[in-house]
Amino acid sequence: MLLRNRAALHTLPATGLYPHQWSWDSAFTAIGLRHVSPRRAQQELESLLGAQWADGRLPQIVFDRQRDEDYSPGAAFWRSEEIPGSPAVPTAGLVQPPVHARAALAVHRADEAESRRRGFLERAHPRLLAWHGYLRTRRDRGGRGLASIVHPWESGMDNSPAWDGPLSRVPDVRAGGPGVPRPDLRHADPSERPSNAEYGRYLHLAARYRDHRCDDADAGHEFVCEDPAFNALWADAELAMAEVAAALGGDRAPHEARARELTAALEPLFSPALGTYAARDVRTGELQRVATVAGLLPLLLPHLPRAAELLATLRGPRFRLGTAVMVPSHDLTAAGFDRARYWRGPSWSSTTWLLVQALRGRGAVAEARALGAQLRRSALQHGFAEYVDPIDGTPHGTRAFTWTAALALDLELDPELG
Ligand code: 9WN
Repeated sequence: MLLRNRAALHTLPATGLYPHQWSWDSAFTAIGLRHVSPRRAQQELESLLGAQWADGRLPQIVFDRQRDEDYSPGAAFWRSEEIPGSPAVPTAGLVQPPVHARAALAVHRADEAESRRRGFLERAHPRLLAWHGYLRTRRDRGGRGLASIVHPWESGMDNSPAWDGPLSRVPDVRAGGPGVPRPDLRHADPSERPSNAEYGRYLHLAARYRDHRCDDADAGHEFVCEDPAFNALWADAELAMAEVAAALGGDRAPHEARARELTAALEPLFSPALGTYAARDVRTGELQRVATVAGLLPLLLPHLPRAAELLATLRGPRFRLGTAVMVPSHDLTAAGFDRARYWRGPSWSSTTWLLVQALRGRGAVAEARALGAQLRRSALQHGFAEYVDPIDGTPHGTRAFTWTAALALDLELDPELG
């Protein structure tokens, strides 16, 4: 899969549905690719880092202009070349979760001699610093030390029920206008993808952000949310940056301090009623009352005060660790739980792989191993499906999905879990 889905220096998430380079996909892909070719894994990350904006942001998507008809919204929608500070290649203006430092560290460690020879870490380091600096200086919209996302796509969990409340206040671009282009539906079943009503709002938000030159200081954002997964992954990335700094002879302390600050800043997002962290709508101050896999990802953080509660929720009826197929994206007991539709219930390899790492980190190695084995089995059985039904394992979305293959391979070759 990793060889087949390759394009230039990066790998497509899937050749039909996702014909460009995606930000957090490239990080997960590099984590798998490092086992096949450390150099290619380096190039996967370097090609994304090469599309960094002057303000430090790493874009959600780097577009291939030849494929602009095959995905919406594409390069012609974003017109990034007209926005000051954009890179030489066409990109989206939005971002995705900051998992890149964790991936860069793993890629470096896969072959330290090759990494040193190519100066991989030295070159990646300032770019990763700038990326985290962007989150710190431009995205703390709530003023509480957490990064805010300004579009559901930035969470990587696009139609999560966590966004239903905040999105309900966003105008639908379809009102009085043309329908929304859906080239994605040529490759996936409409009942499995986000709805047209969601797309109408996604496009409104993206167009508004573009029309304001992707300016994060703009006071008029119509969607501003603090996502527990995005911020937990950032804190984890700071811990990875501590290792990167140490490998380069630098100081790990500022990154470790930052990770602790982020862990503490997450605390107000904890919902005792749900037993998970929850997203906060910065515009209203409200915590969203839905338990999603995003609210479990702070389990990655070593100094988390709520680890016992999160483990209980992961093992309990909402997520049924051990009996569900991988980890559902949404609470199995919720009225809105949907077995097949995108991020509203199905299990994904990325979030499951992250929870495998979190379980291992907390000493629950047997559970980590069993969950990893489920991921590998499901990936092989269903041709590397994009996501699966958490109850009976039925595959959904596209097949030959790159991060499913990359993360299954990584678990297969993990000395402790494989
Ligand atoms: C929008 C590429 C991406 C993933 C996201 C996943 C999906 C895109 C889409 O595919 O999002 O970014 O068109 O639905 O939700 O996590 O990065 O695989």
